[in-house]
Amino acid sequence: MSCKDLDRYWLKCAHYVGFNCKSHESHKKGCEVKVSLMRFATVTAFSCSFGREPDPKKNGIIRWVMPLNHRLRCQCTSIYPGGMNTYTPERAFDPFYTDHPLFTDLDCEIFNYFDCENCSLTNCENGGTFIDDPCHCSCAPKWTGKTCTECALTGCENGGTLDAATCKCTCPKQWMRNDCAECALRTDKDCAHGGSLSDTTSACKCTCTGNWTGNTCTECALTECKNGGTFDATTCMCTCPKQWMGIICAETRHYDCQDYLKANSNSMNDVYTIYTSKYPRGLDVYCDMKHWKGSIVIQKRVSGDLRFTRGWDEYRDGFGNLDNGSFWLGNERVRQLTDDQDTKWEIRVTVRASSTNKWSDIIGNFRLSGENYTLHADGSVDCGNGGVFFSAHGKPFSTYDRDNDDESVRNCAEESHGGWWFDGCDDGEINLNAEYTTDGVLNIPCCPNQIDRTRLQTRLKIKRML
Ligand SMILES: [Ca+2]
Repeated sequence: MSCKDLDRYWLKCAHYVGFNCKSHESHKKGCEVKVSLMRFATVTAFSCSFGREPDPKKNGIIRWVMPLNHRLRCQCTSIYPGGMNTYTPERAFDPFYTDHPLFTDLDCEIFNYFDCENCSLTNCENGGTFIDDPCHCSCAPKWTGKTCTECALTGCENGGTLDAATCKCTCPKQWMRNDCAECALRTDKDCAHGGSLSDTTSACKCTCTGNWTGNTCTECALTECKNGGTFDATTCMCTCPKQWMGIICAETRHYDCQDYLKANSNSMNDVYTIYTSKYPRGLDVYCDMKHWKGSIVIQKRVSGDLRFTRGWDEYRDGFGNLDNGSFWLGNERVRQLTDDQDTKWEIRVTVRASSTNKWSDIIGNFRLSGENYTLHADGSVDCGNGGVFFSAHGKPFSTYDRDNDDESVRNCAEESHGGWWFDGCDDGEINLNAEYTTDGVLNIPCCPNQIDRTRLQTRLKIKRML
């Protein structure tokens, strides 16, 4: 068989539905054909003609025309001259116009003339679609090449990895799309461990909480805990031994004012942040570093300027200014500090009427307990002749708006204009939170008459027993 004959057989075979021609595709280039047909089939002759008609796109110039699409032109087995049209009929597609027509019955010539190579395609791979005119595969997005077998991606965005065989990018978690160019993070739910997208959507990165890091907050920034701390991978946190604190347990924990004093014996009276088991994130307290060294001041009255006539909630939460002047630290804080089996506390009560009239004493096992902040301590502080400044009698705290005292009819807190742990209203115990007046509530039996009560100063301090 000659080259032309072989080629003719090949081309006809390719046109014939159901005939297996796949084995020839890769060898087909013009007339240089190497063919071994699986079987022969009878192919119907398909005669085509070049006629002549005006080309409306070229100002009606008369041209040779063949009104077949590319695929059909390639099925011609012979071409002969046709007639003349005086007008151009309506067609669904543009016909083939030429100044140089071909008239032949050789498939090989026809094949080359119409550039029929692509019309012999039998399959478009990877989801591509075959188009008749001109014959070609229209490939799905990421594919290219004659039969869509070549990957159109040359790389992946944002650190993705390209697998050329499957033409797929493996994207980092927060990126998506074929080429990893689209941010996959949409809402805060796409961020792990409570992270949020609120201010970083443009960077496609979550703002993480705690010690979490990474674009979606899945990586723990901690690798170890210092000083014997225990690492918890679930929470990405260190649990530190008692005397250590900080993210990796590298900071010395200051449980109370004494720890600050131990670290620096020259510490001044000031507000310090202490870290107890109940206040792992810290609690600000005023520390006395000079007189009763390392104690926490829970009540301070330096003048009558700060009003102590307040209700339950204010005594519970504290009021006044720790930095300056008078204050009440707050019953809840004192309870959280002292109602703890691991620590024992003392309380020092100081009453100063003048430079010569001054009382101060310390009693042990101080604590507040329960929702009414019941007072406990080993004894009382008195001024020597029956008057009592402070008595730990296991009584709850009372305010004018929450009467927990023992008087069934009277309201001691209301009468004395200040919250306190009352036994009775007339039992001789002074209420150190009472209103500063020159008569009445501060008139206790032991105090010398010459006390100028408007200049009375008081302190309640507590100290952890080591
Ligand atoms: Ca009462």
